Amino acid sequence: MADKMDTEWHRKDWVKVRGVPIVWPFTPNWERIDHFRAREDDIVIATYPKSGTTWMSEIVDAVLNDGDIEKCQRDVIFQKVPMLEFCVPGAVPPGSELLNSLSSPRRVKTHLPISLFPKSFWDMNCKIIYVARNPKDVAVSFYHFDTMNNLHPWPGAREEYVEKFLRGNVGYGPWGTHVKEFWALRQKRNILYLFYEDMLEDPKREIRKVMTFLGKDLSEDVLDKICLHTSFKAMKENPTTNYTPLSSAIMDQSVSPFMRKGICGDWKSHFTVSQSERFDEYYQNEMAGSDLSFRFMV
Ligand code: PPS
Repeated sequence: MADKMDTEWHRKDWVKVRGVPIVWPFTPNWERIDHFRAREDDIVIATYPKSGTTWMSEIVDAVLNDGDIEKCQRDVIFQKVPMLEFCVPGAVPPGSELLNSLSSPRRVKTHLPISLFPKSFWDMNCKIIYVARNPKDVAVSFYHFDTMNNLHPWPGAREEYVEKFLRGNVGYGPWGTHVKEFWALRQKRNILYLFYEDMLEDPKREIRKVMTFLGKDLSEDVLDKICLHTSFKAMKENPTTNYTPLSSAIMDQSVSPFMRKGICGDWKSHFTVSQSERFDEYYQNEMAGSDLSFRFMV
């Protein structure tokens, strides 16, 4: 797909959009995001990066298709659940354009924080499924993703990366702001707020919450089928969900696979004691006075 494109976007630094660091090639013509026209039956999967977006996207699609796996495999995940802000000029059409061509109900993926969220989603009262993950595992996953994703700046050494992450100097800005702002809005808006760690602990329970939120009623057998189809192993082996059809000019999976480990607590194998303590301190400050909390081991 992207083999013929020029690579002027290769490893460019983030560009700030109203203060939020965004992937460089996504930023031209930002009006397409601000003026994006939602439809009232759009289902938005909103996350901070590396928090379980792809997993939730496949779950939503499977629930909407009543667990029909053939239907789920009609297209690759990045085309059937387009990422709203995605764009590689001259190579991959903007996610917003792709979305305009899809029939309803559209499944929309985005990492945009509240400050950049298109107003139309609120005006249309769209259903939003937010997935949050603990910041230590997010940072480890994001670091590996930055090493293989040529649209992102090179992450640098691990020690340096920890500080960048804690300062919010990574794609989509600070983790704490992202998870807290959606949490604060969840009761006022049409938001189902879920946690990656809960999905790992009991996928069927969490899929059932998605089913109810989407107004579906599926049998236990269908739910079991969806659990199996969206397990890490199945999604890693499935070319429609593992991103292998995306050009290696964009994501080089020989550096690090998109479906990397899919566990909770991988940070233990990556952080030094002092890095882990830096995160603990950051986490305490971010969550002070909030009733939002995360699990770092399941
Ligand atoms: S992205 O690029 O921001 O959209 O990435 P995202 O999909 O949010 O997160 C990728 C991480 O989710 C893991 N993953 C899964 N874990 C468990 N089960 C399933 N089915 C699953 N699918 C994806 C993926 O492996 C990334 O986490 P890490 O820790 O890097 O393995």
